[in-house]
Amino acid sequence: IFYIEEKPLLTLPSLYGITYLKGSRGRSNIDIVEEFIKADLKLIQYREKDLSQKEKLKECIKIRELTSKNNVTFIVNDDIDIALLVDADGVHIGQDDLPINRVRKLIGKNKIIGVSTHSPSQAKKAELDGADYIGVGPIFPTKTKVNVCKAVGLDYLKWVEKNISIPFVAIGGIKEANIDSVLSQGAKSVAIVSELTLSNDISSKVKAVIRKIEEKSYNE
Ligand code: TZP
Ligand code: MG
Repeated sequence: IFYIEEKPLLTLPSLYGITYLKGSRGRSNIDIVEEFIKADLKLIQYREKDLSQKEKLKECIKIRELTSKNNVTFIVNDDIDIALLVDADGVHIGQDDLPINRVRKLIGKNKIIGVSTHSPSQAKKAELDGADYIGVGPIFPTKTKVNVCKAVGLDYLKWVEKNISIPFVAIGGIKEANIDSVLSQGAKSVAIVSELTLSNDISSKVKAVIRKIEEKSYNE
């Protein structure tokens, strides 16, 4: 008898949290992570485009400590070296980063690889190449990401829902006020960046959004 070793599918939480230093009203990445954890957010991606590698490493060491203590999944955007050094749970990469199979070689089969996608062909390729989940977006126009392609809209999200079997997270211009449109296209996991990090009371906002997403899935 042969047992084929298959990796169980990852489950993404209803709300996917991302740091955004520039849009955090003077609060640090660590402050943001603490607010997210306080609100019981179960996955946090460290996304930092402005600090040095040295500064990012220092923050990621601290975030690893906080996320481990609180059972929160910790994903590092872009920096595979930093992810490895702090023993993060995974990395998130874009279309111009190293190929997925090479990243897999570096971080191993037990870690999470997330890939940003903006079209059906990119989504299919990421799935075939062994991504654990994909980002789908930007759904709506956003100022948070520079050099991002124009909004791909809800139609691409719907396509992914129908044609892709790995988990996906909808991202880009999503707010509490338009989240219903994203959930009705079949998104089970949503990333909201600026609306959370710009809130005066981040943890209350996060809790409200989680409640909203989970209510919607109960009502299905
Ligand atoms: N990837 C695609 S859109 C985006 C990223 C990181 C930024 C989303 O930010 P916001 O503030 O939720 O529009
Ligand atoms: Mg990137």
